[in-house]
Amino acid sequence: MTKKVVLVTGGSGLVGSAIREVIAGERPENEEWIFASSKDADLCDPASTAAMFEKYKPTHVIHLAAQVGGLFANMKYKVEFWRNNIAMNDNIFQECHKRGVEKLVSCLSTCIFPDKTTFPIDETMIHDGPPHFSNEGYAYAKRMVDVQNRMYKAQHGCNFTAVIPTNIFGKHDNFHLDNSHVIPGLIHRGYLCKQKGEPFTIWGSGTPLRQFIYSNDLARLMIWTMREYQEADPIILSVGEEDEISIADVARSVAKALDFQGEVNFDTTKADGQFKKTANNAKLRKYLPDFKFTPFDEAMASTVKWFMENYETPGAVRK
Ligand code: GFB
Repeated sequence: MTKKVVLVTGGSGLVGSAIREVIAGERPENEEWIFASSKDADLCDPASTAAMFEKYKPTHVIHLAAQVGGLFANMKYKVEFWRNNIAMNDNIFQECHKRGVEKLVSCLSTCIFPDKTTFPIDETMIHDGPPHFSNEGYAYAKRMVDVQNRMYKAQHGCNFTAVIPTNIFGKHDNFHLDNSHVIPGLIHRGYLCKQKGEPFTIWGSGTPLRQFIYSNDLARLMIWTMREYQEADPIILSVGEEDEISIADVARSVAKALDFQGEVNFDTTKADGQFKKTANNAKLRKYLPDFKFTPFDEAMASTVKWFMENYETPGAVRK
């Protein structure tokens, strides 16, 4: 059997690091895995992207590299979220096509779905109306990946597809206090509040609802997608609707994992963003009825333990 050479862009990020950890445990025989980061290439630049593909000559690509961020970063940098993601994706698609890459798996997010829609959301609803205003730059750029998959298949017969995870969390995340997603943002702020003996302030009302997938679970599902999933149409990778949780309950889980005993309050002057984006995982369950997700509090405890063990190590935690 010919060996697969799998190139993972964004290989040192939240999901890339989790895939690296899973593959290190598996040590697959007929697969060589390459985890590329921004040190390898500027994916916004066609020549730099082409040089990286020339160096690694991948047969398969998992494209994770993207400009990502939480609600507040999305609201602040809409133009960059649009321009950088559009540029990176165009260069990756063109290189994969030009070099006859056998499979490309891109990563979207449930925030790309229409804001005003019926719930639960499923894969057929991507283009049924505008996304939430807070992340339109990112959402429209990522919606184009779904369009690009179909176009490259129709015109060139390419086997390009995409996964649509819900909010992701885990080790190696971006813990920047302002630009991060809610879980890493709360872990970092909670940790500092505990050290200083200050109240732990949660942004917004705490009422919005989210589904969270642990990076290690997503990593296992993305490896399965690369090996087994044969559709061009995307697939939602998410816990079930029954596991949807409020931001206030997320904050309680963070406080418990940090062993924070102080006062917890809410700053309602801060935006709540989208109230909910409930997704159904029926398509995933059709393929993998027995897939086991890591219990939320267990995944939270591992993430907080990793954060606290690495916080003081220079360069170990993005913050
Ligand atoms: O993860 P998050 O920033 O993004 O979560 P979205 C935002 C929710 O958490 C809002 C509340 O309801 C915030 O009010 N929140 C409370 C906080 N404390 C904090 C905090 O310290 N930091 C942050 N960031 N939020 C993103 C999209 O939407 O979802 C992205 O903008 C991407 O494009 C991502 O798709 C997965 O879930 O609202």
